[in-house]
Amino acid sequence: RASISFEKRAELATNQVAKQLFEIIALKKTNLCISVDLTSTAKILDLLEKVGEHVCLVKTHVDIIEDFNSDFVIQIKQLSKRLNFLILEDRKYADIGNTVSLQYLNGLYKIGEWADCVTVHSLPGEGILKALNGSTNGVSRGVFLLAEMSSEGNLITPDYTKATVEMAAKYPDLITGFVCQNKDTFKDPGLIQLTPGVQLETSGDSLGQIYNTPEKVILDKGADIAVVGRGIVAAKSPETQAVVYKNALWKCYQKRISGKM
Ligand code: UP6
Repeated sequence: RASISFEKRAELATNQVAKQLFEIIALKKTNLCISVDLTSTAKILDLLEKVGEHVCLVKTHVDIIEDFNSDFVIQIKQLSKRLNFLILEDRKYADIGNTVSLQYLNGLYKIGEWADCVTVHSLPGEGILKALNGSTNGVSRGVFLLAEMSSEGNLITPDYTKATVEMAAKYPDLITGFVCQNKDTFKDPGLIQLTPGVQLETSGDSLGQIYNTPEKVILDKGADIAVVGRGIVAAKSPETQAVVYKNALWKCYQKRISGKM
């Protein structure tokens, strides 16, 4: 998987969102995902206006936004079209299928209406994927399943990871890829490895987050897309920093597919 180009992998994807993402990555030459963990709609839109052209994917946590409203949804969708990125709502669903279906389609956020893809824990079992599969109303939607986490002391075991990858194989139309930390976690080149815990400056935070450099996540850990939050969002110039991460990540990807590692 790691040595195949993103163009080629777009052809191998069975989920439409994965296909689209591979195409955007290849076209824009960026495998950077920005995690916009900000609490106001104005700040999020302002940041995306600056960094949107440098990313393939924007990861949101809508439940941290103080002034979420339907106009924000319209505006972020317009930005995603204009600057050509997809939106991943990092909801990390983890309940029985029926509840997750209600959470996905209803409430204040109506995530299913606007998010191209969402993150989901495999913990509750397959019902969670059945629920989402049945809730997409024929629109192309995707799921990133959590197979591993970046945080210190997390309770995910190798058996859990393996079972997660096996579960995903039953839903080729729905699964975009995995949130994971290792290149051996899965093999299918049509799926995307999304890896958070990436920063150039520090090795962690005070609450258990563990960071690796772009080189380490792309070349050693097998990430296809790297998720950067505070490394960009908290920088003096997020725009400049987004370009720094974009270039560093892309250089590593090129090295990886050239086979000269
Ligand atoms: N995230 C992780 N680790 C995981 C899964 N998800 O950090 O295993 C998410 C966090 C946060 C982002 O919820 O939104 O990725 C990382 O942000 P940071 O770069 O500011 O640490």
